[in-house]
Amino acid sequence: MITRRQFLAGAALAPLVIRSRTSAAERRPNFVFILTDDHRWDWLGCAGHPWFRSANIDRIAREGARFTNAFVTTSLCSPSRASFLTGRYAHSHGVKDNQTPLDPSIPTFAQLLQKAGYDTAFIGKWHMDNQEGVQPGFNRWIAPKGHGDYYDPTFNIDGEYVRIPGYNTDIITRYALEWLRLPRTKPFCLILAHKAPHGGFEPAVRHLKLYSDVEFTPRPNVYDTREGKPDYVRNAKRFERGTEEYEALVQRVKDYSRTLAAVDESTGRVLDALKDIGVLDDTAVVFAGDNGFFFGEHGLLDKRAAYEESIRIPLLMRYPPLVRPGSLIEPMALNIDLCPTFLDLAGIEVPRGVEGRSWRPILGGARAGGGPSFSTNTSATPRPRRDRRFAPSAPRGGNTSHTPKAAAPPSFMTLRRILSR
Ligand SMILES: [Ca+2]
Repeated sequence: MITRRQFLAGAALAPLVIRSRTSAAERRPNFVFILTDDHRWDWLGCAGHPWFRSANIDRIAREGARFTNAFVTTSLCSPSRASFLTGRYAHSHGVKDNQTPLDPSIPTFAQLLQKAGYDTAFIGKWHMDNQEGVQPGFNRWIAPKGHGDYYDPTFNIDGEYVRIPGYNTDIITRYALEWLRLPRTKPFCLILAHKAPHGGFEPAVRHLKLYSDVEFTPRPNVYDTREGKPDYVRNAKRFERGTEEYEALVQRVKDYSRTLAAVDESTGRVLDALKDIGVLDDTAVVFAGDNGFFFGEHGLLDKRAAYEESIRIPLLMRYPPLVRPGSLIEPMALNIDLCPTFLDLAGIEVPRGVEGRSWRPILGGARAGGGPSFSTNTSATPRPRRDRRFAPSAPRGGNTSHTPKAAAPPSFMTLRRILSR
């Protein structure tokens, strides 16, 4: 019987074996990383949502894989984004909140890909301490300062600020498509980082009436008892049907969904462009959210507490050389894994300090014995590590049809300190 240690040792060697035998994997893939903001794991058609439609995003899952146990190690915009980029926990990359810039001396996958000859672009929301201007690792840079605006946003375009009329999602998509279509001989890496569906939720005008007639059914834990919960949760506002607060919550849910409609259109256009220029199957396309969001669960809004709704994320990947269409990948995947995965697929050595692991073994169907665990953290928590404590458990309570099959056990869900904005 193979032990977990033996399995992981074998998995660590697997990339070398696959690369040496598989012609498709010998080619350096292009990368497109589409990142949404505060996008819940269950807010996708392919994840079983009862009324939210995401046909284009779902295409990535249908033609590739959906990770059913994907999490972020810190459920806040900037720390999570830095973790995706660097493969490190927040305590390691140092972006502990939204006011801390990413130290440019910590290598991102973009820096390493650029150094290895990739053409690289960052288009969208960077959002680390209002960090301005072109960041290391990108040949093309289009980003607002901080959050940016949904309408008529101002972007720093390769060093120059320009206010652009229109809707944020449409604008960054247009720039992304222009960049993708540039003639080039090098492989490329595009990060398309959406502001949507971050609050305040301002949908595109064409989507303002979308979902007007649907009924939002809260998860049962919106009405959980507070007994034994931390003060932070006990003191949170309850959402009772028929109240003004409840109606505001429903409006919030619908506007959130409407902002994502433009992201779905954008995703379809990106996939179509990749196909048009003949590189779709040579491109590893990853779609992820930077953290989840509370719609009243536990009495909470926002995402600054380590419950399932905030730390579980949507994660999809399309890359035919390694990912079978329609795959459901159950082993745990984390935001810190993206960086080593991209470097692995590009044949680039993963630098010291990276704490994530390449997804390559689990893309091919390997099961890591129930999956490793991880810790959510802030700068104040002890150094987290992955080990064997985690095992998927049954979902918490009955729920609507979009409850996932497996949820992290409550014992793992340590409520973390509220991060300041
Ligand atoms: Ca976020």
